[in-house]
Amino acid sequence: MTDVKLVRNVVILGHGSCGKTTLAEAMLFSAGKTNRLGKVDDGSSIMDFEPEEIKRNISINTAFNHYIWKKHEVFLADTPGDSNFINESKFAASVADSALFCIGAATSVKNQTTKFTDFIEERKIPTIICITRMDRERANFAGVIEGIKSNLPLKPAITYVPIGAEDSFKGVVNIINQKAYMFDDKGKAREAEIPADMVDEIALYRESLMEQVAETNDDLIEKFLEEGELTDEDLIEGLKAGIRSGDINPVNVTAAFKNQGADLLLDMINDLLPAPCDCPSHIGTDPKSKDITEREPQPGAPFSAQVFKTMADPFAGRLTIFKVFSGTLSGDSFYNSTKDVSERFGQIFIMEGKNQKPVDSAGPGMIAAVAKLKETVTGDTLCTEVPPIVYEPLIPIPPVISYAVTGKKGDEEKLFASITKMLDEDLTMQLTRESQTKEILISGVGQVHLEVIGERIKRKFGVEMELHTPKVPYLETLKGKARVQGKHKKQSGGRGQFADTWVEIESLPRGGGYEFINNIVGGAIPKTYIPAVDRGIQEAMEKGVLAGYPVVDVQAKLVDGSFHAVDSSELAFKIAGSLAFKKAAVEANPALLEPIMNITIRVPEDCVGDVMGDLNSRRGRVMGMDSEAKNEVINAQVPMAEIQKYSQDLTSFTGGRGSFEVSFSHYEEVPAQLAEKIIEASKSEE
Ligand SMILES: Nc1nc2c(ncn2[C@@H]2O[C@H](COP(=O)(O)OP(=O)(O)OP(=O)(O)O)[C@@H](O)[C@H]2O)c(=O)[nH]1
Ligand SMILES: [Mg+2]
Repeated sequence: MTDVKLVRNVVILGHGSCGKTTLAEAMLFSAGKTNRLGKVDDGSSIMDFEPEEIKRNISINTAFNHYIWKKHEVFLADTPGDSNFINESKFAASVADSALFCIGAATSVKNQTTKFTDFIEERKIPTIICITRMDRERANFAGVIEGIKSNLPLKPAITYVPIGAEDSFKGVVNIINQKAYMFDDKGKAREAEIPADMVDEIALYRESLMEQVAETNDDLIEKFLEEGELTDEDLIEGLKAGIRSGDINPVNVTAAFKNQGADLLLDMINDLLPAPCDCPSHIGTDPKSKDITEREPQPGAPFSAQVFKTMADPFAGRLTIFKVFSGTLSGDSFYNSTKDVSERFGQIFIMEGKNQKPVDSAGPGMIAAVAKLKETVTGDTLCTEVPPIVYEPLIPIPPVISYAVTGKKGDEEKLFASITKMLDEDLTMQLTRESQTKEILISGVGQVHLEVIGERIKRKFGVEMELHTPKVPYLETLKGKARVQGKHKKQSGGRGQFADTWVEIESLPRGGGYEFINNIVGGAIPKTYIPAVDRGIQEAMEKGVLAGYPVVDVQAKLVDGSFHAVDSSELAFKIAGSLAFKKAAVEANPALLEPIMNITIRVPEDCVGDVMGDLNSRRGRVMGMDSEAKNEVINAQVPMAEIQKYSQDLTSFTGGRGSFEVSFSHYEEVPAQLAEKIIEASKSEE
């Protein structure tokens, strides 16, 4: 195992397609881990290896690898940037020691970009900014730095400046050691003279880097004011401390597609990012005493780790991936303190793209994996049984889009067993049964998320998942009153049937459900038949008279009736009760009810107007507004029927900067005009 001081644990974060995976490939290639530069576009990337990733040219999973560079061992996690899979990035960021925040040189700061800096800010993750794709058309180094300064909570400190841009990007100047590096045809950096026309500019960059570093540290500011400058060592020490405290984010610039700048980035990671043992202790609770307790990120401390990903690997079985926080794992078992169980495993692995490499032990900063655990799921803490610790569980991003899911005839059982297996892998996915429409709903973070789940299930388990827009679980009610007779009489030949009931139907307040009252006096209907009348009414209530939806919020009072000594039976009274209700339902002013959802929408201030206007057009009611650090929070109630596609719509009119959560609130009457349409639709369906 590598000395902990030489270990680095780095998560690569940034918006979709900004070049994270390409950068990871270039880093692995430059470090000699791979002998050919993998490409996302032709499917040769070792980090984007899933068929669903190759098909779309995007990352869907966080992928892992490690390399050794100048004696340092670096554990990399390459995360997806697409918002459908952002939970992967969130979980990987929540355990990482440090981050590379990537942003394309030709992009203005994109809206979704803030989601990734939120992860960084939340845990103050020590972060290097990588300006990627410097060789692209319209690459603009100064422009993107300006964009970061004015839009993101990062504090860029320029440590590398590009020489040339777009097609003519050919090297960089290191502002700390004031050396230029030109890229050879393999993208390797070769030391060179600073181009004459850049000398003055570089002096200015150095001046401002010194100022910026000095400002983060009292000793350095004093020295800078007295001596007018800082040494290279001062700068490096100042940067290291500033990165750790979150006060500074040094900037690197690459064109990883051509492997340019990757080797300099490897140096920068070794030199500036913290080793696990330089990171703060991990705080948790003692599951027995409930006291706050902590673990030092040292190899000699008691072992502790957190599971942040689970994979259903077709070969290795279920693979549990965890980050070691403290201590050293070896042997063949550990304690899952979240579940209070001991788990055994066969072998410890470290991940190399889709492959796993067996290792004897795993220490702080390492991302390791074991196969075939029984109880452990994503978010659980693994540790020594004595002393134990539990870390805060990881909270997945809530699903916001639901579809009804069905399988091909005969495949249903296999399909739902397969979906259930996928639930272990993906905590942003949910499977629920809508009791009223009897549909099984699959919920996820977005359209593409659910599509990918379907493709994976087909590839891994050989069954197809069919998605449909879910039915809205409408209900019906009766707003008025009615007194009706329900009479069932069939007395021609053989044993006859006779039951006669008088029932009063009345509405109950919303949410009142159903009430049956027996007001029979004097034995007009014998006691034994009365529950049958109740059952008959309830059966009839399962299908309302308007559009066939269940009827709720009514009271049925059995007030009178008659019977026949021979021909009456429970069945006859059940039929009579049912007939009574059907009659009453027509007379007692039936109405359609629809589910109303609570919705909480978070958007930047400039989107509030649009969101409000849109809510209005969806028959929404704004219940209140709140401000959070960055977003305005709008609480509203909207009919379910109006927000079945809200996820796509909100994304489109906020440019991906909005998020929302929905939960059921209550039922309300559907406005008359709309009710007509729903009733018509249900009739034509029949
Ligand atoms: N010209 C040029 N293209 C690049 C560079 N880096 C990445 N690309 C291209 O940009 C596209 C996206 O690259 P990826 O590496 O998949 O980006 P990503 O950030 O991993 O994307 P997601 O994981 O899906 O968020 C691909 O077509 C790459 O070939 C670069 O340095 N120069
Ligand atoms: Mg990627």
